[in-house]
Amino acid sequence: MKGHKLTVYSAHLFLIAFFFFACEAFLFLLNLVSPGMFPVRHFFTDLFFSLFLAASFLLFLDLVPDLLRSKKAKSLMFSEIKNSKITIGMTAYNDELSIGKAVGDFIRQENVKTVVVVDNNSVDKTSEEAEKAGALVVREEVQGYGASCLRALKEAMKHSDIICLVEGDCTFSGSDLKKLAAYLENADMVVGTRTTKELNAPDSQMSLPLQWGNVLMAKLVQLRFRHVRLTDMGCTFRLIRKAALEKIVDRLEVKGNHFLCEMILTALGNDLMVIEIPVTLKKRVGESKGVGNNFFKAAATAFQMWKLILTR
Ligand SMILES: Nc1nc2c(ncn2[C@@H]2O[C@H](COP(=O)(O)OP(=O)(O)OP(=O)(O)O)[C@@H](O)[C@H]2O)c(=O)[nH]1
Ligand SMILES: [Mg+2]
Repeated sequence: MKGHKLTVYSAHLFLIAFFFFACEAFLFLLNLVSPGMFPVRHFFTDLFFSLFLAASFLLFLDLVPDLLRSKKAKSLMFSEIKNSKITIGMTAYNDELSIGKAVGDFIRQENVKTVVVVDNNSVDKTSEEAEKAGALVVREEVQGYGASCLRALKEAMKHSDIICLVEGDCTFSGSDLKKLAAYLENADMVVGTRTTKELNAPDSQMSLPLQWGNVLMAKLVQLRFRHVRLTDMGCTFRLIRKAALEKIVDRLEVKGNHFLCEMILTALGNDLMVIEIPVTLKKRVGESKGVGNNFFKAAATAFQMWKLILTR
């Protein structure tokens, strides 16, 4: 079992326990207002104590081996990057309005060698626009955000030692590449976070529920892998070393919108060093097909991520 899964389970039990505690407290207050009408039967208190004990036991089981073992903190990583050329793997699905601009923005950045656009069965002029802007275009026939990301990573690793994954919808900025790259000497993978409000355009997709949903999922992952600090589970923009990607690429299988969560869990489960840094987020150009504009899709994706964090 990789990471501290028992701590994650115990956090869930603690939450449920405190919910029952709140129910008991509510009954108690009602009883004060109208005595005798809502008798406190201590049913919730019993549930609270049982769950609290079970949660504490799980936490104990998870913490004790750590306390007994001699402390082995993750050492500071420094690994010089010899060939700093970057290949961009860019996802696209009916993105003819944005893809040319997105390719142009990334292709002109220093150290960018190639931009590979993964066209996921688009029926518009996505491929033509991407080629016109100077990208290599490949077609991914398996439909889905995860399938596109995985193909983008696989294609990009054919060209250089540093791989960047990004969306072709103009939400991310090419100029942020150098910020991500600056941290790669100390990490295997540098992921962006879109939860730094100061860096979000006012009309970007980052609504309050999306923001807090991402923070919640990220903190669950952080409970499981304590040495990492995360605040976002859905930021496509990331850099990864080819050597690191080779260790995990064959283990990635999610085809849908929760792919990024799988990628981070797999990286952490394979002892890769992951660092998260703030990136800018702009308004999408063209029509949204993902979770950005759709609460139900976002909720379904969060549920899938939650399942992965508990079970993977
Ligand atoms: N949703 C979705 N996106 C895909 C698919 N195939 C490729 N993509 C690409 O994956 C990225 C994510 O989709 P977006 O529509 O930008 O959704 P989002 O990022 O969740 O939200 P917005 O950026 O606010 O629209 C885009 O670059 C899409 O073009 C697919 O089958 N479904
Ligand atoms: Mg997008």
